[in-house]
Amino acid sequence: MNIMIINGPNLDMLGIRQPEIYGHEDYDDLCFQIDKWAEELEITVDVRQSNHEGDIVEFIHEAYEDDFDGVIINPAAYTHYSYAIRDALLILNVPVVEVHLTDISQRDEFRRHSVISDICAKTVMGKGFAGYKEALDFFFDLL
Ligand code: CA2
Repeated sequence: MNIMIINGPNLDMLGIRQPEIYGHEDYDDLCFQIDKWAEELEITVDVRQSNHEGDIVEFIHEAYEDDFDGVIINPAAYTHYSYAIRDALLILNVPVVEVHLTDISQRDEFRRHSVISDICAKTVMGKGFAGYKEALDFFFDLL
């Protein structure tokens, strides 16, 4: 099973600022954890990050063209307003799991709405890095 994991803008800056919100671990720590969990579950992951909306759209196109079995996405701030990412996700005919490190329903007003939740098979929020494990478990359970 091949899963693409897509992380959006500023997630590459984890651990550098706002540790009270996002924790002290950095993006490399997140990638290391994801690789470890994926290996345990015997899932192949392709983990990507971009600060650019168009790159994320193209990652999703690649997931479609290369027949990935699913997508895990944390679109970061694009979650709240990117119809381009929403439209790209609608091209897929495999499950998409939305992950947020924080509980966006309890944060600033502008973060409370996700423009992709209604088209995702599952949304995990507020569980920190472990949210990605829960998303991988979702795909494992499909096997
Ligand atoms: O909770 C999440 O995972 C978010 O997707 C994270 C985004 C935020 O815009 C979303 O509303 C919720 C932010 C990603 C990382 O932002 C940083 C900001 C400062 C320092 C380090 C990371």
